Amino acid sequence: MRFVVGLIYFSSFLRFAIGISDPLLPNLTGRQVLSVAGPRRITLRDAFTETKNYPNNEGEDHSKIVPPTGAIFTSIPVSPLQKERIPFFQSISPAPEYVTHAFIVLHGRLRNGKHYWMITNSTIRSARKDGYPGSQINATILAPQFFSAKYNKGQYRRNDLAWADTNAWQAAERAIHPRGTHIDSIDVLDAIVSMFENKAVYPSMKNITIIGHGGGGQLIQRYAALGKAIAGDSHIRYIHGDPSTCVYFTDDRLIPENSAPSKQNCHLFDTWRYGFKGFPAEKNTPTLREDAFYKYITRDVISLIGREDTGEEGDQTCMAKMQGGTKRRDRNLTWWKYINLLAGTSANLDGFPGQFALKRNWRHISNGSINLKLGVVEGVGHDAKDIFSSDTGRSALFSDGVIDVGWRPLGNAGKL
Ligand SMILES: *[C@@H]1O[C@H](CO)[C@@H](O)[C@H](O)[C@H]1NC(C)=O
Ligand SMILES: *[C@@H]1O[C@H](CO)[C@@H](O)[C@H](O)[C@H]1NC(C)=O
Ligand SMILES: *[C@@H]1O[C@H](CO)[C@@H](O)[C@H](O)[C@H]1NC(C)=O
Ligand SMILES: *[C@@H]1O[C@H](CO)[C@@H](O)[C@H](O)[C@H]1NC(C)=O
Ligand SMILES: *[C@@H]1O[C@H](CO)[C@@H](O)[C@H](O)[C@H]1NC(C)=O
Ligand SMILES: *[C@H]1O[C@H](CO)[C@@H](O)[C@H](O)[C@H]1NC(C)=O
Repeated sequence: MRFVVGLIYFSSFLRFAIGISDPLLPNLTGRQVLSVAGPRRITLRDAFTETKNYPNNEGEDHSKIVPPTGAIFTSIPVSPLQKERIPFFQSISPAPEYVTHAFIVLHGRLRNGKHYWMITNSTIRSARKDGYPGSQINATILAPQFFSAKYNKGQYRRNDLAWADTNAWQAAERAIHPRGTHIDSIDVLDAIVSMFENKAVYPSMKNITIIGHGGGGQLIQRYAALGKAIAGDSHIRYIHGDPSTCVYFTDDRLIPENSAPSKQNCHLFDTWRYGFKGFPAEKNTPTLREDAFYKYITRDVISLIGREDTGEEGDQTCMAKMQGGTKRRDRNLTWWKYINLLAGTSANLDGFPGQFALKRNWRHISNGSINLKLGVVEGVGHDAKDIFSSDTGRSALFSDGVIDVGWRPLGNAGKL
């Protein structure tokens, strides 16, 4: 195994050295890669990276990292016994002993943690200015930086974690730097949450909110289902905004319409990132899917969608299209329908897109109710700032009680 991985690194290095793009892994189809090294290889690559050339992620900032006004750029070890560190931006004030609410905000595809720290900072500031209920809190904002071993060389240090491309961190994969590390992005979030749960450092902490949009939303959707149940007494809320795809708990998918991809011609449709097949062996259990579903529907999870997020620049693999077509918005609405059908709730699903014929009903796990909430923001596309500063976004960030759910297709059927 080690030999095979070594070979892959060596060939990647060669490809890099002679200037072929896509330096990290060979350009194989999913089936080839899976059969090359067996299921454990999936810890380095998910189904998305199996089937596609990596999109060019250039456009991100490669210059020296300078924290924004009001923040520091620092890092913590992911576990006390390990050397690997996760770098992040964090608010300077208030001091830890006064912090009552931590916002952990994840960047998207461009790995611009600083930008996300700033969006969250101004979202809180403007909510305060408007006297939005619940915004008068002593908040700290922490924006992790998931570096790329391909694009961010020189920006991360010897023990800092860095991931393979493309966007392997979004699918909760293991980092590839420092060499030989076993840390994945779920471990990273667990470590940050544990830091905030440490009463010796954060004695006033009451709420921890983990927010992500786009690529960050993809990780949070998976983290809400797979993150460790933290033993502390803070309340954890998970907010996933506009993820391109979700991890489906069962192999049920929409009944394909016309020429849409189907299980017959999309063989990776249920493979990890999109489903649980090939999930990293060391974290797998016989009841993984059911346990993940239980966590996901019992935790405080909010799914936010921009009603106008109908561009088609998100993930366009057949696996993604099988989650509701080409538009991210429709995939989210479909996700809401799927979770409610699987849980056997009595939610009114009229007007939600797509048809399912579920093989399973997990009402025995949910008892017919879920905690998951769906907020649809009218007049907003794929834009984190607009989502978070909308009424629905603000209520997700600050409200203890009822969440503003925004738009619903009821009475609008056919006019999505
Ligand atoms: C790699 O994939 C691209 C796009 O799918 C294709 O055009 C190219 O020929 C492939 N290269 C190899 C070596 O298979
Ligand atoms: C963040 O907000 C604080 C006040 O809430 C402000 O002093 C600081 O300048 C803000 N930082 C940025 C980069 O906007
Ligand atoms: C918020 O922080 C200030 C100090 O910056 C402190 O005086 C105040 O008691 C804190 N509020 C809460 C609710 O902890
Ligand atoms: C549903 O009921 C069963 C049996 O009483 C229980 O084990 C399970 O935890 C319940 N599920 C939820 C989501 O409360
Ligand atoms: C804060 O935590 C309390 C439980 O202690 C919870 O009821 C409330 O909804 C949380 N508020 C937010 C904004 O997450
Ligand atoms: C949900 O919709 C949003 C925008 O409306 C989109 O960005 C996101 O990718 C969608 N998520 C899924 C799983 O389709």
